[in-house]
Amino acid sequence: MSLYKQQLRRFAREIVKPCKHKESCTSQKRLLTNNPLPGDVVKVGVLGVPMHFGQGKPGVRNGPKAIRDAGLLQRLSDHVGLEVNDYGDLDIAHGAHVDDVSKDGNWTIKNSRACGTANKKLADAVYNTLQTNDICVNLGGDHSMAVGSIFGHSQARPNLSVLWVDAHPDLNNPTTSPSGNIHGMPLHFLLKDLENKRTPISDFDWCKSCVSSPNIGFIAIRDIDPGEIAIMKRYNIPHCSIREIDRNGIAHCMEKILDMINPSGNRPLHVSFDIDSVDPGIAPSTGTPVRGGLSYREAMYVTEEVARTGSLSAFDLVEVNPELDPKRAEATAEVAVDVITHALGLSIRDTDYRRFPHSGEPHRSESSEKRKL
Ligand SMILES: [Mn+2]
Repeated sequence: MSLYKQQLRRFAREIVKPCKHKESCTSQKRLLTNNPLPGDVVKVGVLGVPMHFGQGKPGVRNGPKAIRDAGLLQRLSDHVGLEVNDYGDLDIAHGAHVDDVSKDGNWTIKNSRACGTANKKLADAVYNTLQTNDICVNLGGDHSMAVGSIFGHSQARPNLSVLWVDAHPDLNNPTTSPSGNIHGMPLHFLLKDLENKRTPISDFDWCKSCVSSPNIGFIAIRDIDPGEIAIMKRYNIPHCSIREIDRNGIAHCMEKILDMINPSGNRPLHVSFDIDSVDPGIAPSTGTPVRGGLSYREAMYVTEEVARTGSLSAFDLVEVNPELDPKRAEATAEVAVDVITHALGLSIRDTDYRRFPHSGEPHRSESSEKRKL
């Protein structure tokens, strides 16, 4: 039996304390109904999305390579025990930048043509990957790729719930965005509640809104623009800010948010994980770092709770930009690998695969650091 399945069995055996925040807690029900049956082989499709059009720092298109180089595929197959199908990187054209500007000149959305085209390609790829795999893992790339990954996912498996783990809620639209960068706007194209207010951008016409506000939840947000706050309040979008994590703890926050976005536990779960949700002290090589992020332990807790739902159907890991902090790019990619592997079933209690500097062979990033010295 694979480690993944052993893990799920262990979870299922655990006594889960009832949630304190509401009586109809469904955590335990989810555990017992959604986990794969013994003998099931969990198939994971991996897609690289070397896309950078959603923001201004081109190095983020090397994110998929950095994450693969940090050992993702081997960890998923050898340590988690999954059947891994790597489909390589999407072929994304890096052509001329064409912006979309409103007729009255009130807003500019940067690189809309390239971003719209690449996202359409990703949506088709995610849809196809989910025809033959249980879970699709998408390696970014900037966060604008959530448009393609979530839309493609919703086409393959409707009625999604979405967990958005990020320092930013990415709810801007072309008129509220301070920068015009699409990586701060993906949810503008995806939320059903905003359908009537959607800015018509022809490059994104193919994307129909597919997620309702009660079924999306934010965690770790701490840098929010005024226009985004207005939308969150207007539609009462479930969220746990860093302040709420400080006050109530990560366990309470995860239980609350998962019960809110997927109350009966029967919706497929899409997780869109921006590495900038994690504190820049441990994951610094990213485009828009914000101090005071998730600790390593909190990030692992979030992802292990994702695995425990048994509902995970697609996972994005975005915004690793190895060019921004070359000395610590490898360490950032290693955190990304830990995030993905734990969301897919590895536990922080499975310490066999961990190699500490003081116990035998030095940790890889440690040794390369020493070589530089
Ligand atoms: Mn983001």
